[in-house]
Amino acid sequence: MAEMGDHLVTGPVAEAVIKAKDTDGDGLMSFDEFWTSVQG
Ligand SMILES: [Ca+2]
Repeated sequence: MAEMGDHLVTGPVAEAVIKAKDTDGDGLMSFDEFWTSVQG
């Protein structure tokens, strides 16, 4: 799981990823939002 590559995601790509996971619309990806996306 150490090779997810999150550290390589920067700038607009990261913003798009965060927006895709930001279910409460606060512009930040909380652990809960991340975990929800991981669980599918
Ligand atoms: Ca959020």
